[in-house]
Order: sequence, then structure tokens, then C-alpha cells
Amino acid sequence: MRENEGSRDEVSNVVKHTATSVVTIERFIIEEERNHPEATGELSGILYDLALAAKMIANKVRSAGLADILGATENENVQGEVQQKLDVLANEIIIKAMDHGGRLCAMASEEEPDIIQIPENFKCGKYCLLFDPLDGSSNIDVNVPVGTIFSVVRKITRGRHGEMEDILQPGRRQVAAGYVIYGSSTMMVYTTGQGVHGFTLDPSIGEFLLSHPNIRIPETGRYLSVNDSYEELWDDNVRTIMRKYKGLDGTSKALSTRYVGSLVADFHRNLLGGGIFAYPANRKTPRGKLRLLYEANPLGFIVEQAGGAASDGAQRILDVLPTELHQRTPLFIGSKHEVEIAKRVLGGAPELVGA
Ligand code: AFP
Repeated sequence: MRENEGSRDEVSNVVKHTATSVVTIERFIIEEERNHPEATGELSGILYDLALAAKMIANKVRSAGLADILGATENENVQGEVQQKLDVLANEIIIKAMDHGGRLCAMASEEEPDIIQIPENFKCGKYCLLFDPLDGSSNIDVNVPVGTIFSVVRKITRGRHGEMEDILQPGRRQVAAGYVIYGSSTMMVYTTGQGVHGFTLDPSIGEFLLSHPNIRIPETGRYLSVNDSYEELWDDNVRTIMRKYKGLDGTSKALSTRYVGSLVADFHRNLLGGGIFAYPANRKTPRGKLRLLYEANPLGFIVEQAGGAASDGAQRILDVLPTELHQRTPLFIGSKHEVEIAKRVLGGAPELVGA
């Protein structure tokens, strides 16, 4: 080991990296795995394969305009939304990158109506992968950042293949979760329950390099990400929350509004700078819009690992018991202080309701 590369702390078995260390995602995953002598390497394998899929999707996203593959296909996905061509590609890339490694027993994608089974000719493993292949895809045509979100849970049933019961587990049982943002640079951010770490893709060498070790979200937010055009459809409690976030009730300083409309992009900004992303229930979408399994749960695991919080207004997101594959949920996610405000107003704290 070179002197400036970092030294192993013999007591905690944690490798410390200096600012000048060049740490690939692969090296980082291996070092994390060493903290778990019982690990079989299967989860690490899933993360490498996801990083590979992310690089392939990043390549497609980057060349989308050039390759003339923008625009909607004729198909509609299971959510009744028009699928963009890149959604279809990203979905296929992830399935093909992940189905043969022998580590997964099933997958579920926001773009597929049912569980995706592992083909008979491949070995089944002990994990399930849930993913949103290309979140924010309605932004693709206008060159706005989009993202991939993923979640990994352990199989709990006994058979060879994964079943619905394996997929419908509460978010607190996730063993890994992450997202990839295809922005001005491509970043992969993930957690395995040992903090949140971010890697930036160096396109010249095709490697994700550790750029944001141990991300912590500020306790109090700077930014508010919400689609205000739904104000008419919100109930009074949600309006009260928004007035507080905007500093209109005199109890707190105004947050600065930023809304991209790509959850990954809005979440990523708030994770680094502090803030809240809110997609509350409204009259038209009484259960919210975002998907519990592919969006709220993975980002909920990440935000908690970074010191923040995620709630549907009534309970911690990671405690919600899923009942359907494509279940939607209201979502308040970000800095603890702002999530707490939503919880207290929606929970009926007398000093806050109607304030
Ligand atoms: P699309 O994938 O259809 O673009 O939806 C994106 C999304 O699920 C999430 O990424 C955004 O935060 C949210 O929807 C935006 O929804 P509104 O357009 O209703 O604000």
C-alpha cells in the first residue's frame, strides 16, 4: 500500500482514504465486504453488475439525441403512462445485466406488470432486485437529468424462485439501495447500511471513482422541492406544511424552491445541500404518485443512512407494509427537521394545525 493511499485501522477494520486516493467502486465494495467476514460476495456481485448496467445506460442517455431514439413508443407502461424509448432500453439493460449472475431469485421493475423470474437455465440466488430503470423519463426529451433507482432485499421464501412475498417486504428489510443520476456527470450513490457513498463516473477510463464518501444530509434544509401546481388539490394540512416551508407563517425561515420533476435529481440536490422533497397526496392522487417499492423505499433507506428521514405523513416510509407491486405512496423525504414538520402537522400536533 502506498503511503498516501490510506491506512487500515486495525481495530475497526475500516479503510481510511485520503482526498488523493483513487478508489474505484469495485475496490470500495471489496473493502466494505471485508467488514463482514460472513459475506459470500453475492451482494458485492449485485452491486458490480448494477454499476456495469449504469455505465451502459449512461452511454445510451448521453447519446440519446444523436441516435435519434428520443420520443415516446406506442406502448403504455403498467402505470398508464407513455413509455419513452430509453425506459424500455434501460429496463432491458438491467434485466440482461442481472439475470444470469446466480445471485438473484427474482426482480421487479416499475416498467413491468409482474415479477420478473430468473430464466430456468440460470442459477437462482438469495436476493431480489427491485428497480425503476429510468426515473423522470418524461424529462428525457428536454435534456434534463434522469436516474435509475434500485433496492435489494433478501429472499424469505423457501422455493427456488422468488415469490411475491419476497418482493413485498417493508423497506426496513433492504440490504442495499442506491441510485444513479445521469446529469452533468454520472454518479452512483448507494448504501448497504454502512453509510452512504457516492461515486462519479470518469468517462475517460469508464470507472466509477469514490467522490463523495460518507454523505451526510444537513439536519435542517435549504431547499424545498414540490410541485406547487397541485395546491388547489391539497388539503388544508398540506397547505399549512407548505406555508411553513416557505416561511409564510412566521415560524421559520423560507426554504428556497427547486423542482426538477425528476425525483433522483431533486433528491440528490437535497441530499447534498439539505432540503425536503414532498409529493403529498392530493384530491386526484389520494395515495400519492410515487412508488413505494421502486422510489420511496430505496431513497428512504439512503436518506436515513445519511442522517435524514422519510415519511408518508403518517409513518416512517421504511415501516410501510407493501401490499401491491406498484403501490403508490405520499412522500416527505429529506432533512430531519423538515420531515418532522410534515409529520407533526399531518399527525395533528395542536400547536401546528391551522397555524
Ligand atoms: P416520469 O418518470 O413519468 O417523468 O415521472 C417522474 C416522477 O415519478 C418523479 O421522478 C418526479 O419527481 C415526479 O414523477 C414528478 O411528478 P409531477 O409531474 O406530478 O410533479
